[in-house]
Amino acid sequence: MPDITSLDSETVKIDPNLQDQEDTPDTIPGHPLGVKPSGNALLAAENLRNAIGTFSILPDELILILLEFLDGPSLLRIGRTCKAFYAFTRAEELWKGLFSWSPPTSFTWRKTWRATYLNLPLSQIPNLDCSHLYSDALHRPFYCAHISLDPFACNIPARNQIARLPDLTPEEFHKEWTDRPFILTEPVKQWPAYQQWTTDSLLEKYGDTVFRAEAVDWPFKTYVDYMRNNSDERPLYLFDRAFVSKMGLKNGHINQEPETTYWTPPCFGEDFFSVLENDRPDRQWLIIGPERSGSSFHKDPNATSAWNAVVRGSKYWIMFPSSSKLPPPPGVYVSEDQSEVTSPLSIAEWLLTFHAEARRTAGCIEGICGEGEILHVPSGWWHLVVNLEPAIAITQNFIPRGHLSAALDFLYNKADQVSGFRKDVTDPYERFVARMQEIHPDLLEQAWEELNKKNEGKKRKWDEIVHGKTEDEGPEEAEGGGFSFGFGDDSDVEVP
Ligand SMILES: O=C(O)CCC(=O)C(=O)O
Ligand SMILES: [Fe+2]
Repeated sequence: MPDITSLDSETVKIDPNLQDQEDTPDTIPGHPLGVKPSGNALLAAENLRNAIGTFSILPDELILILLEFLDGPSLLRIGRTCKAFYAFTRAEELWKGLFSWSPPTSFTWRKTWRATYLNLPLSQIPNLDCSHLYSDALHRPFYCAHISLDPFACNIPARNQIARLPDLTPEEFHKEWTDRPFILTEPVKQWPAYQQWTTDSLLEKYGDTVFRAEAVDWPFKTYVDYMRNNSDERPLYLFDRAFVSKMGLKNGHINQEPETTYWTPPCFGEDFFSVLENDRPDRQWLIIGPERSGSSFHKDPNATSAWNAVVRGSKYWIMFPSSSKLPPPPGVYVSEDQSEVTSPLSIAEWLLTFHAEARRTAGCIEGICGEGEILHVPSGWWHLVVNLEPAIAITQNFIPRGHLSAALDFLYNKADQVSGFRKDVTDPYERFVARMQEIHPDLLEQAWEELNKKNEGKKRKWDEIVHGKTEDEGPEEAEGGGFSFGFGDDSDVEVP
């Protein structure tokens, strides 16, 4: 984060020499309380932080963590002790946390989490002048909430550009594209959802329908009010897996279902999780959010592939292939078994800090998926997505033929990370194999063979390293013959 050199003006200017090669925006409105980045303390004659007594030995980040333990009245009380604590207790994340912890049944969104929690009109909340407080921890979220996203989504190097095609046949997808991200520009334009859905048309029809947005369930009209009147660094994202039933939608190809709203483009038609019928894991989500909302780096669940169709708005995508040989994307930290992904920064802060490096990293793929377009996320690929404008999208996860072995491997070897199944489906792997054996025994056999080959290759390499064996000596046969899962390392078989 660049330090801000001009202290006094309403609009702070960024020293152009401190900017990365990417053009970060040159104007950001001043912090509402006048808080400035920490670097400014070096030359300051006065520092409000001196008033916090013993707490001043703690870094600002730790003070904010301690404040997370307080309830609303306690935050208000400590906020009255001095201007520095006043500014600390104005941090929006604290109030968002309190709100989400015990969401009120009825409330009015009042433009900030604090005003909403306290149920006070914003006009009644004074902004004390804290211009002699210097804190990155307080200034950064505000700064990140106001940066322009355009510089990150522009000037994509040709080598990184995601492929754009009108459409694909199922055969083309299967033969050449299951491992590659791409955008299709045509199929979604046929959807009634594309022709009819806008935030306002949905508001009219579903204003009282309750949708899930992260940890809260809100009527759509409340969410739209939030979406249009917030300046959060990490805007609350509507991500609802039950939207089809909540909205009473019909889906299926228009030739079969005249009242349909949307359908899976035929090229993505094959989905082996469908053998599980009602026992399949969650597979489709309605995604709605304001500019800057989005999804930080992750891989999709259960080694599935996905499509993501933009009905309104546009999304910037940055993606990386993954394997046990490749590090995760810059700024992303993964636990040894890959079960925990830590990307400690907000999307905006990641963009400011790591985007330039990510763009230079081998394997980086980027693109903008515009209105009426659909993007393919291959199994195992890392992706970060940010809405460049308010957006409505539908996403669906599936297992294509090319990644059947990856899904089997994941269900078996990463059973603790399997997600999205109903609680009573206690044995997803066994059920999936049993149904595949009934319906597609040949493909199941093929997938097992593929996995065995990959695992044997890895075991052979391991034996060479550890025991000095040559390839000709070969590995011991896998236990039980046929099929050996679990080489015991972080298998990369799900990886293209
Ligand atoms: O639209 C988004 O925020 C991205 C959602 C996502 O990660 C996906 O569709 O796989
Ligand atoms: Fe995803």
